[in-house]
Amino acid sequence: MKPDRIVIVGVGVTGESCIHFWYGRAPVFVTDTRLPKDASVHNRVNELRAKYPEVRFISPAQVAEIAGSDSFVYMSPGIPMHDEMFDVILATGARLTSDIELFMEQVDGAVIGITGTNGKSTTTDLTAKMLQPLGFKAGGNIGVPVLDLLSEEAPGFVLELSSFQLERMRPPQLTCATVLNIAEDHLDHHRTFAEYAATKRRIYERCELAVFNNNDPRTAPGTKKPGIAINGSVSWCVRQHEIVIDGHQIPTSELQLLGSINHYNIVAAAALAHASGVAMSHVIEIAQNYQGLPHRLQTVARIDNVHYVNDSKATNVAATLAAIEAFADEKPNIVLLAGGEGKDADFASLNEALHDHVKTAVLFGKDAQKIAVVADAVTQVAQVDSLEQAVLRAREAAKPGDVILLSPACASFDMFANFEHRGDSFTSIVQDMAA
Ligand code: UMA
Repeated sequence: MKPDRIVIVGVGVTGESCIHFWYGRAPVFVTDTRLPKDASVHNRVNELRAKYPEVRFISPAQVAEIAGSDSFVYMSPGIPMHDEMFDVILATGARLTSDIELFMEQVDGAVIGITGTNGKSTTTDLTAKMLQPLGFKAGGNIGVPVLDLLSEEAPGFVLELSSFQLERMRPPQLTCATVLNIAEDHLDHHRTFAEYAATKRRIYERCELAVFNNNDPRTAPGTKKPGIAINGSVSWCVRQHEIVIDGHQIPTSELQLLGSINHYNIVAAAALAHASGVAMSHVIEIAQNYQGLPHRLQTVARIDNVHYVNDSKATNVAATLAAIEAFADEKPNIVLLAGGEGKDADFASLNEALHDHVKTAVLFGKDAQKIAVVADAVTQVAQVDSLEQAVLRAREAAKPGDVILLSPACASFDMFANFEHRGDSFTSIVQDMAA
């Protein structure tokens, strides 16, 4: 069906990619639920107005009059499904759809989908690198809106899909799909953990081949599917000191990525690449040499034999636990920098790791006190007002051989524009200190 009007809600990168696609094909109307109050949204609207002069920018209240039964409406992934705008749109009879759904309708070729609570971007980037000889491109939640990939003319795509994206689309018809892991996150957005987990597993519903962790039933497709069950056979597994990729054993000491979560991500990426038909010799070479993405267990400096690590992407408790596990020694050797916007998480599950491996927890940001309640009972705690103070305090607490680990277990939005801004701030504070 050809829509009579396109309504786009949200002027972030997803909204712009939808404008770009529909511009000149149908009348385009754009709004943003933060428009009445947020000055930065006004600036963004002005930028888009200059770029796309034919687009009509409307107020959120006008959506009810503009959208009708022959219209398509695109809601950006960051707008929670409980936002009243969804009810307004459903009442108009319009088709509520998404950029990913449109991409899946338009695309020709293989599409691999990757989701999970942690490690999605790393696995997406790594899978795309493994599939580079075949010309695959990566996009989605990793930062490149999927509609921008349509101009690439690639034979296949590797998409990182978030729960926000999966919840607002028909299950995608993917060539291969994986749920890497499921842990508590985004409970301010999804109503319950069960709902969040079920949303992630929608990725399997119409996929041809599933890759999942045989040791974690939450990552498995509900119904029987052809696939690769990692840790379900001797050919694909993650062991304490080695990984096995299609029967090839690689000692973990030969891998650049640290931590068992990353070792699992490497095997999952290799399974997806293998299923897509690339030479295994190339997959193994990439697996061994891949250095990872910035802000994920990234070494920033070694000063006075203290290792400074930027893991700003750890925006939930499970990611911080994985980071602590990656550096854990027999005695507590980690000075942990944590805090920020806690997204209603339960920090109690940090308890054991803090006790066993963290010598001091330096806490900052909006929900520092919520973490302090847990940490106080099991380790030294310092609460500070800024990241700069946190680094200074951590330096006092660390001894040669220790690790100063920024792995906040929280989102960054209370103090920073995003996790990249937080990680970059940490890096420059550390580098200034070293100079
Ligand atoms: N907006 C509203 N009402 C709201 C919330 C937001 O109108 O209630 C508006 C904002 O004012 C802004 C726009 O929506 O103008 C922003 O849209 P968005 O938040 O959906 O973000 P985009 O810029 O479109 O980026 C999105 C993803 N963002 C989110 O899901 C929050 C990006 O993932 C993704 O890279 C991009 O699409 C391309 O696919 C970021 C992310 O934080 C990295 N993802 C979450 C995560 O990884 O944990 C899921």
